[in-house]
This record gives sequence, structure tokens and C-alpha cells, in this order.
Amino acid sequence: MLIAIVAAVEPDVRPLGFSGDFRSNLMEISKLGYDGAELLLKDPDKLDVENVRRLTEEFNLSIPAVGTGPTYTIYGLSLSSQEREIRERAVERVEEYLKIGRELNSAVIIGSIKGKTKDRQSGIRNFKDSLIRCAELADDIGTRLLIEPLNRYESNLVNTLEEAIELKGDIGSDQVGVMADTFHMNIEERSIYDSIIKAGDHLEHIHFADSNRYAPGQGHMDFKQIIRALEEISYSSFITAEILPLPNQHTAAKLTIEYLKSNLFAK
Ligand code: LER
Ligand code: MN
Repeated sequence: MLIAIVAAVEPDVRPLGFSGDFRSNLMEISKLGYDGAELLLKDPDKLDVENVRRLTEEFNLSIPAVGTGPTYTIYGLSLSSQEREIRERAVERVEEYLKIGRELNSAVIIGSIKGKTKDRQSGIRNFKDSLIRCAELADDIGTRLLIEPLNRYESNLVNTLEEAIELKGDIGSDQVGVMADTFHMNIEERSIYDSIIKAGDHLEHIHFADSNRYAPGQGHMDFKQIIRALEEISYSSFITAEILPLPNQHTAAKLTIEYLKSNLFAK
């Protein structure tokens, strides 16, 4: 298992991770011993992707995934919107993220960009239609798309790992996969351990945060059990810390890597 942490590329994006100067953040992430950084950005069409690639090579970091959340949280564009034009624009943005994914060898996360809808039935229908379009683009571009279940307070579309796996089946594309986030699982899953075991090979990526969304080890989540579940399904992909930058991003990142290294590689 490899460890990453979320980092914003643009200085005005405030992620659950590192914000501010991208280069110095990557330097710090690398020095702390992380294997990768998961990028969060709001304007994929404006990204100097070559520069990002150069920096990740300089600091020997992988980019396991790229987050698309700001499309919804900043621009209000969602894949489930009642308005066709908004859905179109959201899909166009996903296409831009997919191109970045191709260049950086990263998956693209479908999390907050799902949106939330007043009417769940039409919302899920619209989301599925958009996701089918995104999957076709992902196929052409050659980048993976990962469906992330979110808790009910953030979205009413796809809250559990089981729902994400079912949706993946409905979409039926080789380029669509499933990921998890322990913060959301803590709210939605009956048992985090059982859900991971049941997901098995479907699980391709995971966000780690404690029950309060602080660094792992700072809340009451049973990470030893979560790590045991990941080991039992032979999970070999990335664990990305997606955490509140509290008391500050430096301390949160340091606490995370120390906690994970001592628990992941304890044997
Ligand atoms: C938001 O709560 C989250 O977990 C992100 O990964 C979704 O884009
Ligand atoms: Mn997440």
C-alpha cells in the first residue's frame, strides 16, 4: 500500500489537505515520506500539466488521482443537475480532467461533482446518463473514472460502496471503477470492515480521514480494523489522506504519515 495526501494545485483552492504554494507543498509532502499527492484543481483546462509532471518527477511523487469536486463546490456544475446545459458543462469539465489524468497517469474521481438533487429518482437518472457519457470519454482518452460514495449530507446519490458497485455494473464500462472514503463510510456503512471485504477487487482507491475528518489517529475510527480489511482483500493501491488541515496542514500531514507508517508496516 502506498500513501498520498491531497494537495491543491491552484493557490486559491482550499482542499482537505495542502493549499498554498504547490511546489513547496510537494517538496514537503515528499520530505515527509509520502509516495504521492492527489491533486485538487478547479480549472483543468488551464493547468500547465507539463509543469506538474516536472515537479512530481523532481520530488519523486506519483499522482494516483485527480479530484473534480471544485466543479460543483465552486462552479455549481453537477452531473445530476435538472438542467441539461449544466450537466453538459459538467461532462465537458470531466473530459478536461480525464486529459490531465492521461498525462499524469492518474484516475479521475467522481465525488462531489455528482451533485445533490431535490428529486432523487430523476437525479440518479441524470447522473447515470452523464456518467455513461463520461465513461465513453474515459474510454477514448484512456483514463480511469472512480465513483466515490459520499455521505447523505453531501449528496443523495450513491452513499454506500454497495451502491457504487451496483452503479459501476449498470454503466458497464471497463474504465469505471469504485473508491471509498472512510469519513463517509463512518456515516453510511453498517460495518466499514464488512463493506471493504465485500467490495474486494472492486475497491481501487481510498481516502482516509478519522471520524472527525482530522488526521487518522485523531478521532475514534478503528483504523487497525480498516487496514486489516484492506490487507485481507490484498489492496495494493493508494491510501490518500483527505483531511482537515488542522491544527495546520503541516502537523496534520506529519501526524497522518507517522500514524499510517506505524500501523501499516507494523509487522
Ligand atoms: C468530499 O467530501 C470528498 O470526500 C471528496 O473526495 C469528493 O470529491
Ligand atoms: Mn473523499
